[in-house]
Amino acid sequence: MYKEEQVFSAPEVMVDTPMHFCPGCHHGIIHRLVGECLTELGLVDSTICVGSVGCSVFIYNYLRVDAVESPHGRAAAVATGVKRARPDNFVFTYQGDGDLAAIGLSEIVYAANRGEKVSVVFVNNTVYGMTGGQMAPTTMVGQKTTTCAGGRCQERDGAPLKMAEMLASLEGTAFSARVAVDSIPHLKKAKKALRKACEVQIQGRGLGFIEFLSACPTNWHMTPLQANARISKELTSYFPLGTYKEPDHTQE
Ligand SMILES: Cc1ncc(C[n+]2csc(CCOP(=O)(O)OP(=O)(O)O)c2C)c(N)n1
Ligand code: SF4
Repeated sequence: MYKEEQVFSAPEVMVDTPMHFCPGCHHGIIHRLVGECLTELGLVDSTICVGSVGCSVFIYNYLRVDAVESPHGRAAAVATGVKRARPDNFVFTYQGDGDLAAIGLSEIVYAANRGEKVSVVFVNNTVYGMTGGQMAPTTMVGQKTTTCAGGRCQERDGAPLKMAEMLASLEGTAFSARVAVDSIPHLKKAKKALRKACEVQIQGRGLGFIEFLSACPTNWHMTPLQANARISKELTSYFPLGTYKEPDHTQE
């Protein structure tokens, strides 16, 4: 007889409700990793999440933590204010590439440069997801979007921005890494890196930044499996996974 055995459960901080994300979207997996890290680090009761715009806008519906909603691109600035007013709270932002790397570029660069003690979860799916797939600062050269129907042209539009590398070069950034969740080994590495991006805030070292290469099957016009394959074959060659900045423990 078939016996049902539970082999997998969600951390309690996650609300048990259907998510609004499309099938195969990585936002849901990344939400879960955030929930696991907050639980494991004992941060659930002291966390303030700063939401942004885009498909992740309802993150506060899925995590049982206090949250503030910020306008387009302003999450790093809002998080700065929240953390300075409430230094004992753990503060993180959750932002897409349209939000963080377009209108919010200046906010994240200056927050990192100032060494604000916040953690930034950056979801790079190479398009504006929610608004119908317009070109983002991270859209790949040649990638077709609704605002570059012939494909992104480097001469006309510039090269896709590499945020993890760019922010690693700033003095106030304590940790910067790029990860993916397209396979189990990548998921495990992503979790470790996310923990580090949280820990540098707890240790008061500065800003922790983590970039997730993320699938948007809907706007890529792909199946979930094709979207995963695009990440491992195409995206990681231009956006290499890895750690770009870590605290220097010899200087403690
Ligand atoms: C102040 C403000 N300006 C513009 C918008 C419109 N808007 C909503 S989502 C979005 C794009 C979000 O794209 P991205 O950050 O890449 O997130 P994704 O949907 O891909 O997760 C824009 C421009 C808005 N909601 N608020
Ligand atoms: S449009 Fe893209 S980013 Fe938004 S929920 Fe769907 S798959 Fe995810």
